[in-house]
Amino acid sequence: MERRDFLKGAAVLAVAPSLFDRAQAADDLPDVSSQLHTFPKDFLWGTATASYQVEGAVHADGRGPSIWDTFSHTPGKTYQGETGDVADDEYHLYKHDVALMSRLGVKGYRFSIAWPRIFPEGTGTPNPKGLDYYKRLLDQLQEAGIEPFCTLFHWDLPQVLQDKGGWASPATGRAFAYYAAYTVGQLSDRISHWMTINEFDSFIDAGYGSGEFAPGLRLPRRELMQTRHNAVLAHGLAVQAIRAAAKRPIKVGLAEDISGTMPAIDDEVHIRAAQIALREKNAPYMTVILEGKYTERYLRGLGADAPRFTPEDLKIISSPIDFLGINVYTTQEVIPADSEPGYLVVSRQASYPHMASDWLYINPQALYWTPKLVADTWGVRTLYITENGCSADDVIRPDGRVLDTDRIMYLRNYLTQLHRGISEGVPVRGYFLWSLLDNYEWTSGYSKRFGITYVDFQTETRTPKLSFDFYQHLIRTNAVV
Ligand code: BGP
Repeated sequence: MERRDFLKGAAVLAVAPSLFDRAQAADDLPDVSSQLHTFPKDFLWGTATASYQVEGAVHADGRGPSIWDTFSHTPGKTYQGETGDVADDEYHLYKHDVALMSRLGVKGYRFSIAWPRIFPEGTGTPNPKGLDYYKRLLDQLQEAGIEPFCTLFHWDLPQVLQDKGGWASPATGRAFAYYAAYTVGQLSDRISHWMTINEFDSFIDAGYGSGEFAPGLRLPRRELMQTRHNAVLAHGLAVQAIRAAAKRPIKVGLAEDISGTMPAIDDEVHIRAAQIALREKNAPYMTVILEGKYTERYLRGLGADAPRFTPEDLKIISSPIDFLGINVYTTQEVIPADSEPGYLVVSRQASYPHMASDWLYINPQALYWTPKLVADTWGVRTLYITENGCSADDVIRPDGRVLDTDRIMYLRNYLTQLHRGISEGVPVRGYFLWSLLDNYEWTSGYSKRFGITYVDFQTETRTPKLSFDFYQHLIRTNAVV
């Protein structure tokens, strides 16, 4: 018996082509390997930043204070008390940064507008000087042939609105829609792609739940759940306000750090489990925005702490969007389970590798599975990767170079998986690398470097890293190998 099996194995081996045979046969074939890794012709390569993280100039031209100014100036809240007061000083160095983007060859720049530059008081009278800065930036981008993708809220809430309750108050959502309408009315002639809000759970759950981010509150669960609801409602109100205010056809979306899931094993039951987990893990934000309802399990789990809402709220929250932006850094493996809820999100073992930030677990398949599952689950037809990238322990060598091969390894592997998805028809239209520059990384201050350009924060000198050259080459060839 054993011997027969052995013979069977041997027979299979004998007919399988050897590596040598395959190499010979490949001579007669077109160069499939490079074709396999080429992106679509109109694929939009870009980079991303956010106002408080790069602009600095926090007192310039009438900008009002934001909750991040207050929070970062509160002792003990950020790494070594670091603040975004100066950051990359992009407010003054934007020409330089656009030139850097031109050199890189990107076709898109995702940036955010600081609400307190436009409305220092949160609402009411706009500040034309604040708006002028973005006009100057947009002129520069236009000259360079770089398409702007604009986020209206990347966490720098005007402090005056926080003083009245911030996102815990529904009035903030109304003020947000007002700010969105005004800004879009002023800039829709130059900007076609608008994102309402960046990463709900980062500024809501970390800002009003764990207190780790500005405004640093720890609300009771019931209030936190209502605050989550206020935020998605604010998104919906803004979508409607943007459409009404636009002076020409524009595209509206958002940028969400969707809680990614992937099957631990690529079979049907695991894929199904990953899909169910995706809906549940994103129930407070993405799921309700795309489905117009909270999942039963989410509401049941919250019991008396569930948010209160009306059917009209749900309609507003799920106002149709034109594209979905997802920020993808990592993901979590899922396996099926016999008992409720039918899946298990596997907690990572201590040996799971991560980049310089301890939360940034390396899982290149995130860029395959997250867009794929999102598209399959919700029928999304236009996706952008609005952030992907990593922190690394970059050092300037004596020769002045930064040879960040670990970041290149990360990007190469993630982008190979993105390519895999696109080649199977996953509708990802563009990719924005986080980030163009090392910048102010919130509570990590300047200690975590995510840029493909090294920034000396004493002198504001920019030094492109090796990963900059890698990305430049990738964009030029429109391929990853
Ligand atoms: C995303 C944010 C970015 C950026 C990035 C890096 O969550 O949208 O603004 O900061 O993550 O993460 P972090 O700075 O939290 O380490």
